[in-house]
Amino acid sequence: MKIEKYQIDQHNYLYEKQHERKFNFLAETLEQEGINVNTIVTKLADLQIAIPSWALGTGGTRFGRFSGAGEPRSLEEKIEDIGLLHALNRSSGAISLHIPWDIPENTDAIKSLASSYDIVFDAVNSNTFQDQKTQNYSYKFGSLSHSQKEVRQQAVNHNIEVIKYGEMLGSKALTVWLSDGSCFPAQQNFKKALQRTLDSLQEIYACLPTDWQIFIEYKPYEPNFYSTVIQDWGTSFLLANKLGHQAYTLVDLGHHLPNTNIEQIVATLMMEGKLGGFHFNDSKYGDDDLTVGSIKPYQLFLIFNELVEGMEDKNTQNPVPAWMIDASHNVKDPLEDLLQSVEAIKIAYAQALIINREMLWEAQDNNDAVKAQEIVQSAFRTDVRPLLAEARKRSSAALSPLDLFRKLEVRKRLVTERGKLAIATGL
Ligand SMILES: [Mn+2]
Repeated sequence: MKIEKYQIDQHNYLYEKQHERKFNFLAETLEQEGINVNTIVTKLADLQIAIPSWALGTGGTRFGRFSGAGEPRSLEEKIEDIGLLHALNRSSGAISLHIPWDIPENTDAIKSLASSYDIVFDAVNSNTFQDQKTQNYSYKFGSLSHSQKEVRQQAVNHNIEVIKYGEMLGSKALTVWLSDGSCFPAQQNFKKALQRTLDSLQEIYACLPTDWQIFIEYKPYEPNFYSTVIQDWGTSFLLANKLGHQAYTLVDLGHHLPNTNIEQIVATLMMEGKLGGFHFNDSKYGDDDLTVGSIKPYQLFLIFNELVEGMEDKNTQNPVPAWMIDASHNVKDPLEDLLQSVEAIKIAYAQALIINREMLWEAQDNNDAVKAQEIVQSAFRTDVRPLLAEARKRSSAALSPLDLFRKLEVRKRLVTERGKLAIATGL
């Protein structure tokens, strides 16, 4: 299924007057406050969020999985699904592949299919947290940190293979997330495990093309419940520093203990030019992988406040981070969930962009806590959705993507095409 331009145009025609009224009112208000609305709308239109290939099907928990219908059965159909999202919001122009869940059989054909939807290949992800039928050694007790040399070598080789697939597709980054760790005290020697992880990462780093980046993701617990080798941003940062200038830390919102001040982590990493990747989701208790902005939208906004501050700071060398949604859809239609997630990310971004930064710095320098709070909360409490709609309008996307998704009965049509029992490959 493909969404045609005339369908977007018809939909936008219906909403145009209503949109103009809301946008003009907001634009005028913001301009009076000295904010350049055009610049903000352009920044919003430019922000592209990668969709991971594993997020297009229904996820599950260790207790069960309730599959949806009409899920993509192949990498081709996953790209087609992202094409639908991108046609609706023009903000999902990248796919992040998980190897070996989505090994492209014919890279040229996959590349040209993706480009027919205006989709590029974002970071590629290795997987050494599961055993595959074809592998010789098990990752039950770790991969890059494993006590046995053969297991570590197998995991290193897998990562190098993932880089090769990425190169064929035009990716420029490798994301490494390790589940390595231990479930019981004294099960693992912390120091040796971390040293072995560094040694293995150095072998992978040596094979990284010169124009590539490697992102090191961290997570405090799960699936190991006592210790994780790369448990926090400090450990990731340490490894990235030891590896070199092509290595960066990746922040996944769900990979923090409750109440962690993630915005402060973001600020520190950007000060050091080491924030390379960002995975969006939301959570209440742990790594819940819920829709972005569904639980803690204020925290998301405060994180974007730091991201904007970091991106606009000309004194730091931080590259523009690779943005990706990393969520699991157990209850909602995955495509609707992804549309909501992209919207939530852009709302937080827009709110951060309308903060009067000069005034905020002044309040901070004067230790005026009241004024500083007023400035950020006034931005947070502004309904910026007309700015997002305007950015979509200028990009020939739908004024209201979710509404059009439902009106076009996209899922129903996908079920007709793919069948009720079509289940996504991968997770
Ligand atoms: Mn992640």
